[in-house]
Amino acid sequence: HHSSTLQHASEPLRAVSRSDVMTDSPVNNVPENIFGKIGTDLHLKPNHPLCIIKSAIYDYFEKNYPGTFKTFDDRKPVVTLNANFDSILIPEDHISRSSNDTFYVDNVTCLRCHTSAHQAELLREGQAAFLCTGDVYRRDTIDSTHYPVFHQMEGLRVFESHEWSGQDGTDFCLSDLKKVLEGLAKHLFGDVQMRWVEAYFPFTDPSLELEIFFRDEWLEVLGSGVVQQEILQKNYTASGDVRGWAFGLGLERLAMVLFQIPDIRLFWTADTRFLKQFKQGDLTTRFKPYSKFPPVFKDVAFWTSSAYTENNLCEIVRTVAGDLVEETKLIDDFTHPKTGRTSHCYRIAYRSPDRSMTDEEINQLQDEVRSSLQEKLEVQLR
Ligand code: FA5
Ligand code: MG
Repeated sequence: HHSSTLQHASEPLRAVSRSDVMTDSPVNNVPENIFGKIGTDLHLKPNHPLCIIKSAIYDYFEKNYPGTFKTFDDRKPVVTLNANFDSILIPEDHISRSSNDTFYVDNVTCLRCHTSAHQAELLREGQAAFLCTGDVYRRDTIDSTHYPVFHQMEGLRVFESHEWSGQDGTDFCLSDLKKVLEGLAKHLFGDVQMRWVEAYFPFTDPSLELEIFFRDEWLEVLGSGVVQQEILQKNYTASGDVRGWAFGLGLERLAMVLFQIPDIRLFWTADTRFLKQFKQGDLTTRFKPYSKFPPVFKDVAFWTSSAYTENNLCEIVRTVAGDLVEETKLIDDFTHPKTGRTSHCYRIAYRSPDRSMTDEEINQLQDEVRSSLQEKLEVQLR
């Protein structure tokens, strides 16, 4: 049900014309609560679990490939549309460009939706092997493993033809990529169940995603593949033939698996009962939940409107309730046989990660959500 923006393995690309992208919403669609997260840089705070896992990954690469990978973790999240999309061959009509999926700052810049936004520029700077970490932003649905701001690490390595001599360059890259990432998963998790799933990205071919079995489900932790030749040719200056692989991994997802953190919102808490459990360099922490308060569920049903999309709804809910909302889930969808109108019902789970909430507080949030939906999406409440 997620608008996982960059890959649609099984569905054909939904066409969104460039003009739609620029006219279907205000040019700047970054809400205050998202804007406020810029510069937090959790991946640079030494005792934060995201920084701990970042360092553990850097260590893996340094230990196994000494001096090979250069690391970058202070590239700014406001990037050009060229960097975020065009430079890595994301087509003009790709769904990820829509303002339903991406936060636009103005008509030439956006909040990067992935660290792949830095691939081309780092190649142009002459980097043949790098790891680049940063905060990324997406309009997405809300649940325990999806959050509109999260962190990725990009990895890319270029090989020269003598390195794959006798073999097909693409095959060589693909098997090296798998070896490196399987090694990383073993380094972080020891024995863990994992599987490769075929995927689609405009900037790699072939493309693969890695999933890890976590809490009774397969959790996607990274996307990867063999870099499109055109990206290397346009950006990387080399004397001979080159090939390369790249990956983009979700740091929250890996940290959740490693430290057994059940809810992605916890990464943003200021509660010391969370933060005190983690220490620089210590990969042995297993998160101990403190006082899990029960969730309170509230439903909202309405006739849909032209301004309604699931991402718009999620953003409104999050703008009103912030991290007090744990999940927003479509529980009913029907079309009236006579009028043809569509009705949706969402169940919103309210729960604070660190305290109990009063009925009054929850009712007030729900009232605000309802009136905000009516006002901003022009839906008709039922
Ligand atoms: C990408 O972002 C590609 N740029 C990855 C890539 C890089 C592919 C280089 C090929 C070469 P994707 O949209 O699947 O792909 O996101 C990558 C990872 O980010 C996911 O596997 C997941 O671990 C994490 N992720 C995606 N959306 C969210 C979210 N809303 N919250 C938390 N983590 C997320
Ligand atoms: Mg994906």
